[in-house]
Amino acid sequence: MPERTRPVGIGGKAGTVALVGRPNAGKSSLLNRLLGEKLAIVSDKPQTTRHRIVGILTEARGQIVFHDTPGLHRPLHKLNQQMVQAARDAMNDCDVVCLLVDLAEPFGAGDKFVLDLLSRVEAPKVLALNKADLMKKPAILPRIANYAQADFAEIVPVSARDGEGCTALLEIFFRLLPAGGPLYDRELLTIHPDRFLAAETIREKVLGLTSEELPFSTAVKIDRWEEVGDLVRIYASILVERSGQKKIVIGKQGQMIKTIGSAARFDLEAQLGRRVYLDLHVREQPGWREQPQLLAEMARELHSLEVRELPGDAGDEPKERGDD
Ligand SMILES: Nc1nc2c(ncn2[C@@H]2O[C@H](COP(=O)(O)OP(=O)(O)OP(=O)(O)O)[C@@H](O)[C@H]2O)c(=O)[nH]1
Ligand SMILES: [Mg+2]
Repeated sequence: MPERTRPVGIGGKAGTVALVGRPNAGKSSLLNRLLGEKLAIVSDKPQTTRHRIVGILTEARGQIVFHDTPGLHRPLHKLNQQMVQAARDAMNDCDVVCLLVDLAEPFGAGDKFVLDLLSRVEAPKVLALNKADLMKKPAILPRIANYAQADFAEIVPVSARDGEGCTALLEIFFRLLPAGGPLYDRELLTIHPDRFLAAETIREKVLGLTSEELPFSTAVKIDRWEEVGDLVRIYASILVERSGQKKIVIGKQGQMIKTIGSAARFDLEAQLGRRVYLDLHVREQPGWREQPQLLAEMARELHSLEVRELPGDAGDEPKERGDD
């Protein structure tokens, strides 16, 4: 689909970069900025990202496979344990690890915990000091002192919001990545299926339009997906834990669910490049954050069977390169 494709590039470097950090640091915003596309959902509430989100950047210098991760926090539910595990796995299996910190937040025990985790990571590490747009330049320097003991290959102030420092950050990633051919098809922006991305888009609207405990206790499940000509019919459930939360999501005379629905439909039509009929249903599912079966079902939505990694040396084939 045109919205998900990238210009074809000839690779020199290729590998994976994990974007890790505390909740709300701006990891997903940075992913979108570096890709130049809105792939991951973003909100001002912590714990927005719940899975490892893969975004692929292919250009003349090579291919970077970014792994956006859930924020590292103290997990109180099974869902949160899985989120933190996903971030820790990415830290340990990517070629480069980029720690994002929010310059607007004071250094605290959570940051210390993340640094301890990182100290056991062997891959080259980069520190990205995000939200530099909110700080005056002289205020940034003292913040670096907190990280002096850690072995970062590079430290860069960036702003995922206005793009500051992002060109430098990309240069650093390409320099640190191993030489090699692309890991994935060069035209791919992500490996996640439309169904998963659509559920995320709906969840983003719920997060953006509701407050307090709701964002944490909400999930979105696609129940049915039908494609008829250029129309996609999407039937989705918004799961909540309690009847009070259901009332909030539905709103007075259904106003809230209507607003969520039209905001989501607007984005989905752009995302899918097709007309969308969206049917939203709010469902009470007490304790869903502790239910292994439901969590496993949601995790399965993350991957499509059709996308496969290229064999190790595929990018080195002269035929592949000659295609460009
Ligand atoms: N001013 C400013 N705000 C930013 C910047 N980057 C992200 N934000 C805001 O910070 C909030 C969190 O952004 P996300 O990208 O969702 O953060 P995250 O690290 O992915 O959060 P989790 O998925 O919850 O771990 C949002 O309100 C963003 O708009 C930035 O560079 N400057
Ligand atoms: Mg995120």
